Amino acid sequence: MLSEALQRNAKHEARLSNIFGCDLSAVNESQRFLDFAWNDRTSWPFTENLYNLPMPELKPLVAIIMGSKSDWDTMRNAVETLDGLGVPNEARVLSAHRTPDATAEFARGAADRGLRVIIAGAGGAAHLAGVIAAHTWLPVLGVPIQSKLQGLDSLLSTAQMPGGIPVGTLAIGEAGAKNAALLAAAILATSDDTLRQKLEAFRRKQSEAVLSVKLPR
Ligand code: RP5
Repeated sequence: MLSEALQRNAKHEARLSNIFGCDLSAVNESQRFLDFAWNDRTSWPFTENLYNLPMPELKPLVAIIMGSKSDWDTMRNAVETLDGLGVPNEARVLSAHRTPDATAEFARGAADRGLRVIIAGAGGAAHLAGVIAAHTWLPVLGVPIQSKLQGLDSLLSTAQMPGGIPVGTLAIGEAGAKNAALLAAAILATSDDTLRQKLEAFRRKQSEAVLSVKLPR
């Protein structure tokens, strides 16, 4: 099917080149690139292109919020996972306790800005995910940060929400941050086939890596 379409396109290109008396292959090449970029638009901000075309800035679909800069080493796992899947995202520090007004304002405006999932990581008395969830209908995924109490305080503060305001709580620490990103991507993939294929490919690659492990014996 594809090769037939390409052959048809080549004939069409040759006919137009004859009519206009010039080589249209560069124009068609650009068109092909634009078609490719459109089909692969979830990865636009990360697409290398030979043509040096300015790529449109995509609106973030996932926000990664953390209670303190000290949470970055954990939460960068969420950012890197989303970047790897080509999911447009934004990351910033907001605190339920230190910046309560800015946190509420962010959460109230999130859906209207086009965000579709919020990931919130906090440690200790970790109320960030719950407070954000209180101000938005968007799905909120909580990541308990490893703390002075091994993250158990963070886990319970994030997970033990009252009925009516859900927070999907992941594991403590880096695994939780990575899984929050994968879960956010899975939520988006229910209405995005390209992203679904990337997630399936990620799972396949992961399984292959596990099955090819050689033990040192
Ligand atoms: C929480 O308090 C943050 O999420 C962080 O995990 C913890 C400690 O914050 P810093 O004192 O390191 O800023 O709000």
